[in-house]
Amino acid sequence: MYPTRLIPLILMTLAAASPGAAESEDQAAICAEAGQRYAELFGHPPSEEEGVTVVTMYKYNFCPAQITVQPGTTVRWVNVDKRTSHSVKLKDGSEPESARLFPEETVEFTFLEPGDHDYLCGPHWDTHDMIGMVSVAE
Ligand SMILES: [Cu+2]
Repeated sequence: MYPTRLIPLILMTLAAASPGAAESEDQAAICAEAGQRYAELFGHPPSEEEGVTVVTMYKYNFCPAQITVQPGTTVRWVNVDKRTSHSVKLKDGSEPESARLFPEETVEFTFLEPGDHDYLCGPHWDTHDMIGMVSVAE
């Protein structure tokens, strides 16, 4: 039996949570899991990878979905899913879409041009909103 005092509190919390907030909480949980998967596979967290900035691909999300880097930074996308394959495609079309990346496969791209670079996963951008952005600082 729950203490009755808790119930109004829970209802208030539900009312306050917008769909957007729920979505970002889901994404945060998925990305935390992706970080754990990465550490299991590669022996250290993605943030400790040297010389590159890692974005994981996991459960139809890019983690983190938005990053800000200095010009000349190499971003390495790493599929840490167990079965699903993903790709990386820059929205401006300046590069061909990557090959399908199967679990534990990676692709890298070095960003030179300042500005916001939108990208997407070819197979999942429209069905799962699997999109991301690399912001390159001036
Ligand atoms: Cu995908």
